[in-house]
Amino acid sequence: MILYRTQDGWIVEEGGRFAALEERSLDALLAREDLQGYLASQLKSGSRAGAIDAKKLLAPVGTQEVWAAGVTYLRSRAARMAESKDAGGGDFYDRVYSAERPELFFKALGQKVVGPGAAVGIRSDATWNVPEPELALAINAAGKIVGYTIGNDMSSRDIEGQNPLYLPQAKVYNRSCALGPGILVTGEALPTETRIAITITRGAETAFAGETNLAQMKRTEQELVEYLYRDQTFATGAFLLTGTGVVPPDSFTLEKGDVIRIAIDGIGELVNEIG
Ligand code: DO4
Ligand code: MG
Repeated sequence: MILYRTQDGWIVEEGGRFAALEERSLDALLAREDLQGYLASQLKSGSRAGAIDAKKLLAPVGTQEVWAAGVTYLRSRAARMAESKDAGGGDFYDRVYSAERPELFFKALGQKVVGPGAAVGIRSDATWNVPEPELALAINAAGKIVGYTIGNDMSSRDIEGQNPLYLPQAKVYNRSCALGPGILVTGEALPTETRIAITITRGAETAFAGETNLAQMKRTEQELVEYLYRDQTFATGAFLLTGTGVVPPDSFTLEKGDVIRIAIDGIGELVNEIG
């Protein structure tokens, strides 16, 4: 079942069947004890809806904060060590990859998240910018993973590489986080062979394409959630991006007009243009 937020409200879809929900917010949906059961009942006997107009899709988020994990894939560790070696930061990334405590950082307030089809941004003071295609966990207030969506953790590699203490500036700025197109609501963990693929097009050309799969992730979803919720309350739940395993070559930087497509098996495709 996939939960979509549209300009006309929340809609659940399964196997080509659509139902419009009475709930007006993700906060109310995540507060339900049995979200899956509720959505199944709406699909069976709720208010039928027509197919979704992709132009009406909004980021599937309410008041939740979005957090992110870092250096959870070998590819991210290698890229970070290389970009920060002149600043003496390489060692930090190496150590956090194998440390018990994961790297977790604040990424965005729900209200600042960009939705499908909307423009993501690059910083005016950055020269080396990349998207980060990531699996995002949708977590309820009790710390239970209730679903999955696609996240783009836009990053300024030159700023992050100058000094690890600049990480919040490299990661948090206007339109730096996109989520969507919908939330796959499931009680099952995603299969480890689940593919995360990204394509960046510039005009008619493919400027970069790459992919990874969940088997490459070093940490478990549960372990990341456990650290995020340790001594921190999320009254309406939270989203957690689980890190990138795909990094373009060092010669690549995003340009205005580039179109970023991130696809994750079972969830769909999140498309954003650099505005
Ligand atoms: O440590 C810097 C950020 C890492 C990150 O965002 C990632 O690995 O996805
Ligand atoms: Mg990231």
